[in-house]
Amino acid sequence: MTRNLRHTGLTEQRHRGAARSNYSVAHKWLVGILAAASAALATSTSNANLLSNGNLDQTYQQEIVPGFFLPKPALWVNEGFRNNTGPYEDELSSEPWAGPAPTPVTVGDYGVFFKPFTGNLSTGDLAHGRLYQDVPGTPGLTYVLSGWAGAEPNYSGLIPGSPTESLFSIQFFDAASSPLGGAVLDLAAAGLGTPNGEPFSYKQFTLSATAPAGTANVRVMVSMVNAYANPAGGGQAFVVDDFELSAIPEPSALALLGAGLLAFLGIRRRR
Ligand SMILES: [Ca+2]
Ligand SMILES: [Ca+2]
Repeated sequence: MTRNLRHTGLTEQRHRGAARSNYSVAHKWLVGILAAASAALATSTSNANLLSNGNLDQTYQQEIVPGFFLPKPALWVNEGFRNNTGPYEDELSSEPWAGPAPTPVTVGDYGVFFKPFTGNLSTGDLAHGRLYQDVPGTPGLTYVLSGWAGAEPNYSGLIPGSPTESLFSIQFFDAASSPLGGAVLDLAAAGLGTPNGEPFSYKQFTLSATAPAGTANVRVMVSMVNAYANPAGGGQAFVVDDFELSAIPEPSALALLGAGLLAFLGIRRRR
């Protein structure tokens, strides 16, 4: 009797031991998966800035007309043109006064100064300037762009009914450089230049877009469109600084992580 009980007890202990061991294997396996998933998630959602020279502080001297140079932001492409007179190079420049607080204050802080007054409304020679950077993109990831923009009160983009637009955009391209869509934020509609007591009434803007199938590259762009010299004169600068682009995993990756967590909790509960 005593022997049998002891024996049964031992057997139960062995079974428990086996169950614990199975649990332990499953547990380790799941913990491994969750750790990997969490690490992937943490990496992709960390505030790692995918842009180079996002703070616009690195500059180079660009010869805009023979013998005359202007600082421009390095590692970004800048393009300017006017409706009637075509391409020109004085649509924007890098300036140490253009990215003050409340934008992040960095050592050797430069911002970019767009020059709407290089356009002419009465002749129709409206000015366009854009600054962009391309980075590799992954289909399914959601890209979040944040950046600071400000404007002086007489910027043509702040005149009611003005054709001038001030835009932040995210555009996706496939491997053949064909556009696949994206998102555009109209800064004036989002409050550009609304007085807030800060230099240039600077404020931070954010937009996001999910990369469609076939995405190979993501383009981040700031544009000044259809700009012109305000007949009233006065301060007309449109300024930007401190851009960040980050990527967030697609919902299915989050769902997988959620499913892993549920399975893990389920095993714990069954135990
Ligand atoms: Ca700054
Ligand atoms: Ca800066």
